[in-house]
Amino acid sequence: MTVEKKMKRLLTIQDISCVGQCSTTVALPVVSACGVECAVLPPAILSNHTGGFKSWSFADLTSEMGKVEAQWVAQGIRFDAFYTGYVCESHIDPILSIEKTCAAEGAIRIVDPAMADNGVLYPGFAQDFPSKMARLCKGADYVLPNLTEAALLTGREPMPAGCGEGEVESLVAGLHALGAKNVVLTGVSLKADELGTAVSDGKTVRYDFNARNPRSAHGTGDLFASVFAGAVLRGMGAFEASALAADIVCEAIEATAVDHWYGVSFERTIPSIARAFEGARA
Ligand code: PXL
Repeated sequence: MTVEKKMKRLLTIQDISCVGQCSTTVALPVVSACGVECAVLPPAILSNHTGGFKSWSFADLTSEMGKVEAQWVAQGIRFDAFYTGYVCESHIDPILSIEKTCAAEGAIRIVDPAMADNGVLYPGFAQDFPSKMARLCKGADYVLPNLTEAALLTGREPMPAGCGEGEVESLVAGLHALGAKNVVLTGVSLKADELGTAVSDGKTVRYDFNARNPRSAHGTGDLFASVFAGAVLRGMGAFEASALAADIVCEAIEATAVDHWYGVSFERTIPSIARAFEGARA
């Protein structure tokens, strides 16, 4: 009989968009498929995401966050990792508090600063929101911005896709200066037919590219971050985790029907995600 080791437990804090294949509805199945226990704290519930739907409802749950935290503290519930995604300004202080009071020894923080893409902030975010999101990046073990988010976090004008290695590495340096230990910059394209990531531990920047799929799809950042978080908790290094996450995103885009506009069919990649950890017992 094999004696199983205890699974790592991750808490993800990001909204529930009831329809839309993003944030918590992606993180929970994907992190679970990696073989990591996934707890959730949705700080807001939306009818659907804000990326292309005509309208949405938004129920803010900021006032619940402290009550949830108090319960966890009282019961000694602790997490090995915190993975934050799309959140609003009022959620930042409660998150920072939970990351202190509910951290297991050696707990890590993974921040996907989901707030912008293609040069613009998502609807509803004030122009100064990136400076609030930057507070989560301070001391984070891994930050996973796209190029637009990286520019806004570091106080730069968003730059056009396809910026060169010099600009990429200046963004990476800016993110480390915010206090991020490891940076995974997504949406990097040094050649027109390739899309990939720049992964930095503060000493070395390593690039990983896949063939560019001309179809752009909503929710790919959330899928990338969820696979990355699960993989890191299963013991992969940042570069390996990022490469796996990118491969899964490519597979998900290819597995999505062309007339499905609001997300990617990540569900079809769950077997591949699970296979990547087959036999591993970290
Ligand atoms: O996929 C990021 C995301 C998450 N949550 C909500 C969003 C978006 C992007 O538009 O609107 C509510």
